[in-house]
Amino acid sequence: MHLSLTAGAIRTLELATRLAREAGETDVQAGPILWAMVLQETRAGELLARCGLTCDTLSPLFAPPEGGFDPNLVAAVSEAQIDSTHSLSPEISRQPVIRDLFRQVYDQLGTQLEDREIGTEHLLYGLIAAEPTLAIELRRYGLTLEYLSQKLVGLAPLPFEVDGDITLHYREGHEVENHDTLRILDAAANRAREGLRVLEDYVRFILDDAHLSSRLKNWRHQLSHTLRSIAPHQLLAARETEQDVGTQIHTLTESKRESVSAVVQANFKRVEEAARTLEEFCKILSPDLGQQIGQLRYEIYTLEKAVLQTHFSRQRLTGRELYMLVTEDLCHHGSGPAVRGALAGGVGIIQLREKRLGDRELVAQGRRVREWTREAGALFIMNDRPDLAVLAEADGVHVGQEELSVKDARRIVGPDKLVGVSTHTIEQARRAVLDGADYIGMGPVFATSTKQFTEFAGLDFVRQVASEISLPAYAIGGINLENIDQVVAAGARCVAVSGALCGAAHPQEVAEQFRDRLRVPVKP
Ligand code: TZP
Repeated sequence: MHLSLTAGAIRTLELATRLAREAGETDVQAGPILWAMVLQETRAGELLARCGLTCDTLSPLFAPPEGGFDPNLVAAVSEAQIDSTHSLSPEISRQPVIRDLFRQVYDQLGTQLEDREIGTEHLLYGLIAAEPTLAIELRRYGLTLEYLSQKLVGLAPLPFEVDGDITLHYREGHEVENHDTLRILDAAANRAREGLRVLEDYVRFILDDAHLSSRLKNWRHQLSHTLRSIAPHQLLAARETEQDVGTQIHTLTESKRESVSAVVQANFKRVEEAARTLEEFCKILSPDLGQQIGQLRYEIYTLEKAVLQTHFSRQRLTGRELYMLVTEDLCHHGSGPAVRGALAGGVGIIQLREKRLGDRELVAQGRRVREWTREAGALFIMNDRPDLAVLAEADGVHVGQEELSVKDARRIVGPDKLVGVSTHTIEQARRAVLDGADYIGMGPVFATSTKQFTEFAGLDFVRQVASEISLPAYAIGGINLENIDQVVAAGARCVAVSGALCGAAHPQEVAEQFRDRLRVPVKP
């Protein structure tokens, strides 16, 4: 995940370092960073001021040297030229407080930052998260992480909300039962959180998927938020781990995991089961609480599907980074030679895209493509028509935003065939992941005569998808051997091409060159 600093954030940390140096301090501490935020009139400074924190009130944390600071210092830093190539000096970024602060920003906010830029307000959040004593000090002014997280700009909206304050009903005269309920809730909440951490680690470190990481993390936060009406000390008081008969019971399946996907599946199940326990027992304390946990439980089912789909699709499509859309009219020597040549050159997927053929001809042509792809060990995808994909024994179907939805296409083709969908915005790409698509098309990247478009998603869209989605994503639209390097540099690992392959005099050679530029290994 790559995050960059805004010019204001760079200036703030540079000024903080200089203030600390002027005050005779070797290391930068929280005080000069807060001072720099105020003096620079940053967004963080504004938030500090709203809570009544100025240089005066901050003086117990950091005092100016005798005679005050050099008056030109702030002006010099404020006027320094900071452009997109400017980055923080290693001397500053290695300071322990700043390193810890960044770690917090990456861990707690990284996946949620929409424009991938860290501003001063995010630095303030990281600083408070990294410094518990500072957090206690600032709490007196009402400046807390909860308060800040509502004010942070550039955060992706939470996927769902849990609202309303909940009153718990501990039934009088039922103290033992209340205690037992709390004991179960404590165990289930811990089980859910532990399972989630396993899943978050997998999605973050193996899938490297910022979108799904942020969804899982939000889910964990929503669970904690929902359970906040049960005071932590009550849960702790009810905990009796040593007396728990379950800690001694282990099954063989629990101690064995066949693969990474088995770990992921087991932990989704663990979280779902824990959520069910929480839901059922929370109902005793409050029907509202039970209902809110129920909502969360549905969300985790969607995430399970999206995470596992991403895992298996990536496995299934590895080595198939070059995708060809074939249309008879675009082919110089007919679609047969074009497809067979492209397959010999390393194309891993062929999509039949014929907008003008009647159903019978389409099925007949589909059966021919089926034969050619089967011989070459490639996949065959039918455009638009899940029903004909089944008839022609295709490996899957591709739908557009205006055609059948992923869900409806899936109902027709079943769980084993691939369903791909075209996307033109990052919201559509995120939706496709949650809907259970096996891959997405992302484009149009460049102008193309193969399909009419009024707007271009362009290379920026490729960059956005590459930075947050790990489901196989095929860049499409006007891609040829002249511009493929730009597409790869924008982060695309897979491309889908029509005109450049269908219209080539020697499709095999062109496919080989595409494959080389995508660095797809040649099959043995
Ligand atoms: N969807 C987005 S762009 C496009 C489609 C079907 C056309 C791709 O063809 P070409 O010739 O590679 O631009």
